[in-house]
Amino acid sequence: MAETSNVDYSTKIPNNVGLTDDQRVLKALEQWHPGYIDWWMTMGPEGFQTSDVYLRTAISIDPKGWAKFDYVKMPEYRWGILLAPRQEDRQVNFGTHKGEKAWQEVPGEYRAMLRRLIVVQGDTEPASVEQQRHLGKTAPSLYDMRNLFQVNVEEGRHLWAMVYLLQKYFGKDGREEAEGLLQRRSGDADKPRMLGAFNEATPDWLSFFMFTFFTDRDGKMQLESLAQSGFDPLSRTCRFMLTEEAHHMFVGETGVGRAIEATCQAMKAAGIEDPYDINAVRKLGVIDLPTMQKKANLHFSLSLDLFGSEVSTNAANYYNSGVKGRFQETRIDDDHQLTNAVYPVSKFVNGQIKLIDEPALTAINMRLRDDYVADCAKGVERWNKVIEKAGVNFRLKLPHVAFHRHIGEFQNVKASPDGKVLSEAEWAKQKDAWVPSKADGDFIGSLMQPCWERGKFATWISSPKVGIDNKAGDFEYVKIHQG
Ligand code: BYC
Repeated sequence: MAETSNVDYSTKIPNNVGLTDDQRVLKALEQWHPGYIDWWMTMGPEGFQTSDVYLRTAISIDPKGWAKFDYVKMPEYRWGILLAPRQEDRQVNFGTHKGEKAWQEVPGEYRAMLRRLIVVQGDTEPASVEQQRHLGKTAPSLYDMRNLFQVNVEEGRHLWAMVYLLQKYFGKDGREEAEGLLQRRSGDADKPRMLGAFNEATPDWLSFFMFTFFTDRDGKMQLESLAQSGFDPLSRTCRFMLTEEAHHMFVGETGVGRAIEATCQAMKAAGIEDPYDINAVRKLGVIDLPTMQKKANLHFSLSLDLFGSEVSTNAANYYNSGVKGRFQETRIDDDHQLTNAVYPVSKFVNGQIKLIDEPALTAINMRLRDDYVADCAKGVERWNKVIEKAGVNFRLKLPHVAFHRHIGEFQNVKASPDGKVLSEAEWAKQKDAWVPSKADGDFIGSLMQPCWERGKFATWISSPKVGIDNKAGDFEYVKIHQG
């Protein structure tokens, strides 16, 4: 079957890229498949591999009806290769090749660069599954458990998406990289995942929701930039991945929103006015808002690190070469080559945080990060609406970009959430007020009790407004058989 908008299910690997006519790649993927399943069984969700989960599976790339919902055992999920439709006249839209026809093959001179970008992107996908693997057993409801597993199988599919590109376009090196993606492990001292945030623990469900809000949103920004690529197969792959990514951010935003709602409702019912009366709030079996702020501080700062250095020649090279663009590149009104343009970059100069104009080309990471921060801020405002509606006097906010950083300009700076530069001693004294302390972690951990009865939710989280696929409140999203 040639390339089409419908998915070919006759091969072991569902696809819309004509794999039956491409025996070399089909074979390579079929050979990679057992290793993937092995990885899924040992590093994927712990304990629920024989449960029936109400999952969506991509069956088409038609935006109006691309998925179907049904009960599936996760190891039997049909992980497929799906690319958004090809636009015949697509061009390279930025950089020195602007105006040329988009590439259907990898240009020799950009091979190493493209391979690196695809491997970095690919590496994050299994990493997040590994980080989240233990969460099923403390799920606060069957609804949430199903959402976790949905996110996990789709991150698995995103790994397949990158592995397809490696196997199809990068020959022997691609095969080796595809193996490497199954070898590294999140948090492993000897063979860690490639980017910082993907080696951190996801200790509890609040972290999972913060991660899917903040870190999956970095995923969105990076995929949007790669979707601009002059290398057309990468662009098409990322465009389809973005369709799935939207649900992951929904899970994060509504998850935190529902935790906020439960807290505010419990406070109101108990007559607690002061959101900083942490002990009283915690006694109600909900997570106090200041602790949620700390979790947001942590996950936001870890996610900012994923944008690389503010000033980066790597990023300039990606852009000049036409392999990775800016967020919504084609909607920006400029020359798309950035020959003389400048962009304000926040830097640490003479002990102060300042905005300094830098060549826009080297400031590509900074610009994407700014777009990301603006997108996060909108989501935080939606959380604040929940708090406001409940009549609680508290506002969540994003910390300053210099706060708690490990990559780029501010990696050696200690700064408070409002951007005040601090000494090491001042930082050490106040740190526990700004990022979750061990005691905060222990408290949240104590709330992580499974709640698996149909239609029931743990005390610390409210029920969703609507069910997945419009199912009723007591729908059995996961039929649990623990393996
Ligand atoms: N940790 O020039 P620089 C997602 C390295 S999330 C460790 O400043 P560059 C998802 C860097 O590799 C999206 N190392 O940075 C979300 C470089 O090393 P080399 C994932 C880091 O290259 C949730 C050196 O430092 N996709 O999809 O301009 C669930 C200097 O780098 C880090 C992508 O990231 C770090 N945080 O930009 C599931 C897109 N940052 O080359 C999935 C592909 C930098 O000197 N990747 N380094 O050895 C890229 O576009 C770029 O590689 C980066 C870095 C934006 C990551």
